[in-house]
Order: sequence, then structure tokens, then C-alpha cells
Amino acid sequence: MRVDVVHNVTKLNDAMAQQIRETLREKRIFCLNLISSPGSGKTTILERTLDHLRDELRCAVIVGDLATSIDAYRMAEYAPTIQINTDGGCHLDAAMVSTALESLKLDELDVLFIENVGNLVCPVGFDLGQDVKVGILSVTEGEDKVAKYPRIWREASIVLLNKIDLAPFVFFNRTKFYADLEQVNALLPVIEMSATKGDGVSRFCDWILREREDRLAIRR
Ligand SMILES: Nc1nc2c(ncn2[C@@H]2O[C@H](COP(=O)(O)OP(=O)(O)OP(=O)(O)O)[C@@H](O)[C@H]2O)c(=O)[nH]1
Ligand SMILES: [Mg+2]
Repeated sequence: MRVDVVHNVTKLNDAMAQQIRETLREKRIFCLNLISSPGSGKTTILERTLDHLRDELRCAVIVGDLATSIDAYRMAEYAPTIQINTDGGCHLDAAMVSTALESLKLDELDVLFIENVGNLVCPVGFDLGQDVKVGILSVTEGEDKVAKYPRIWREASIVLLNKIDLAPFVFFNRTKFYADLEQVNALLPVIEMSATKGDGVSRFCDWILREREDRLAIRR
């Protein structure tokens, strides 16, 4: 019985996510769902990315947190941003995103970023209608998180390895990180990044531009 309930919830979510995907496809909006543990640097990465893309693409952000609008205020400086408070919920779901979309001018958008609630587990299981999942790991969390939380790395289209400026201080084992990632998802591209210093941001933006063009071409 319990399993049935969970099954129904994800089924409903999948149906709504598919509607979102179709709406975004029709409007030719490329959508990225950013997933990581709390504090890995999602908002800092988005601030730098939005600033970098400003003159090339029209971007917007939907950001999920248990409470507060702190992240939305940070990103609103760069792009229209909608904050969702989940009231204790550990992930965003498609219904929340669908409601947030009503507040955005979709005809004036090229790229939609969704910053999921900081959590490496639950957000992975909920489709939000995105084109790609972006998995983020910061070196301070440890290289073992690849092997311990494999699903996000399996489903992601790219990995951002953030806070590389701190790698020497936390004895981050790059060899093990890359070896484990190869086991989980051998084709996954990785960009090493220091969002605070700006390293890797232009590579990530180039990837977004290329990926967006590829996906839009596929949709024609
Ligand atoms: N040294 C260093 N610090 C960073 C880097 N990126 C982010 N930080 C710091 O890490 C902390 C958390 O960054 P956020 O961008 O708020 O992280 P987040 O993933 O959005 O956090 P939640 O939304 O709470 O899950 C802040 O103090 C940032 O300044 C980085 O590349 N290097
Ligand atoms: Mg954040």
C-alpha cells in the first residue's frame, strides 16, 4: 500500500513534468536543473553564469529552498528570479515549477535555470521537465560522494566540481574522484570550477550555448 502511494505521487509528477517539457519545447527554452548538497555553490555558480550570459541569452531562475528568499535576492540582480519555499520539503516537484512558470514571461526567455533544494538524494527522483540535470560537487564534501550517491552522477549531463581553490586544503583526491565517476558514468563531462574566483565559468557557459543549440536542433 505504501509503495502504491509513492508510485502514484511520482506518476502524477511525471505527467506534470511532461507538460512543462512540452511548454518549454514550444517556447524554445532550454532548461537546466541544478542539483547538489546544501552549500556546494549552486547560487554562486548561477550568479557568475547569469552575469556571463547576460548579453547572449535571456535567462530566468526558479530557486527552491525550505525557507527564506535569500538566494532569490542574490540572483535577482542578474535575471528574473522566482523563489519557491517548500515549507520543509526536501526537493522541488513539477507542480511547484508549473506554478512558478506562471510568473515568468516565457516568450522573452531562452534559458531557464532551476536551482533545486540543497540535497543530493530526493531532487534526483523528481522530474521537473528539464532538458538536463547539472550535478554539482564541491571538493569540501569529499571525493567519496561519487560512489556513495551514484544516481545523480548517472543522470546528470555534466558535473561541476566546485571550490577547486580549496582542494589542497581538504586533501581532495582527484584520482579517486575521476576513477569513481568513470565507473558510474564514463561519458560524463566534468568542469573544474571555482565559482568565487570565476575559474571554469566561461567553460560552463560555452557548454550551455552548445548544448542548447544541439537540443533545439533536435527539437525541430
Ligand atoms: N572557496 C570557495 N567558496 C565557494 C565557492 N563557491 C561557493 N562558495 C561559498 O560556499 C558557500 C555556499 O555557497 P552557495 O552558492 O550559497 O551554495 P548553495 O549550493 O547555493 O547553497 P544552498 O542553496 O543553501 O544549498 C558561500 O559561502 C560561498 O561563498 C568556491 O568556488 N570556492
Ligand atoms: Mg543556493
